[in-house]
Amino acid sequence: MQNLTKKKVGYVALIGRPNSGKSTFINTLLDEKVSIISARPQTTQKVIKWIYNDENSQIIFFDTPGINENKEGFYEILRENVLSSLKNAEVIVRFIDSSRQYWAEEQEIEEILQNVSAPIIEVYSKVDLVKSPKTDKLNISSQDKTWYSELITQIKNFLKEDFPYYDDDYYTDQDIYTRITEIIREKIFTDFKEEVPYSVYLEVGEIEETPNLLKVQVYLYTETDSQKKIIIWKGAENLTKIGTESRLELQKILGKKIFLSLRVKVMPKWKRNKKLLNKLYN
Ligand SMILES: Nc1nc2c(ncn2[C@@H]2O[C@H](COP(=O)(O)OP(=O)(O)OP(=O)(O)O)[C@@H](O)[C@H]2O)c(=O)[nH]1
Ligand SMILES: [Mg+2]
Repeated sequence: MQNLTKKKVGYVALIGRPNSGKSTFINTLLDEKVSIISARPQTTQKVIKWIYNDENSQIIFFDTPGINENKEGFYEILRENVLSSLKNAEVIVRFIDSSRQYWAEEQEIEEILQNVSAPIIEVYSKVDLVKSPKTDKLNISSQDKTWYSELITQIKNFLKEDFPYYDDDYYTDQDIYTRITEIIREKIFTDFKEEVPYSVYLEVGEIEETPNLLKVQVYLYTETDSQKKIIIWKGAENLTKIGTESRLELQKILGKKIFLSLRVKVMPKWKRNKKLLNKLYN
């Protein structure tokens, strides 16, 4: 339902090096699986908008792909998307991973943030992994949501009073098909090593939907034939595992029975195909 009282409302971009806990923060705060996460860097590859509501605020967050030093092809597009989120944000929350050493990626982020006019809040994530956290910093941890309340308060201080932009029950701009491909991608990130997860892009094919059942064909494109073989594996062992895990999770999220059919194909050099990259990531 549309809320007709004014609240603190606005756009907030999360930025940080890959694997710093941006998507985990979002999922934990929202109590929903919105953004996919994994222990590997560069899990998020699209800016995803999601909406947090409480009694006196509506905060629209942009979960962005982690920034690294690579600026070519595929990474250039990710980077451009992050920069445009920063432009559209009224507040920026910079994630600094307290469990890892400061790294060149942080330097990159500092350079980017020098050209941004919005206020920046710095948070030190994963504080549960640190023996003696810095007490003069804003620390957070996904292990305990009470760590988030100070951050939310600080964000609200920068936002203006306005009528909420979205209905209370609208919490993400991802359509159902993006959610399907994102969940499958998460399983690929969790299950495979090396370059395999980064070599795959997904596309939804044929769809058939009834009130109780959703039948979806998803194509998984790899760069090489050997990656295709790894994804499928003997007796389709790996592919079946990805399919089953994804199906079970999607059924929970979407609240209906899902019939998921996965097919793997090879698309050489897709990561250098500008036209395709623009279609996938813009
Ligand atoms: N112990 C602990 N682990 C965390 C915390 N937050 C995130 N993690 C873990 O850190 C890893 C990376 O988390 P993500 O949320 O995917 O990180 P991200 O910043 O979104 O990463 P990219 O999408 O690659 O930019 C995952 O294995 C999470 O489970 C935290 O507060 N405490
Ligand atoms: Mg992420």
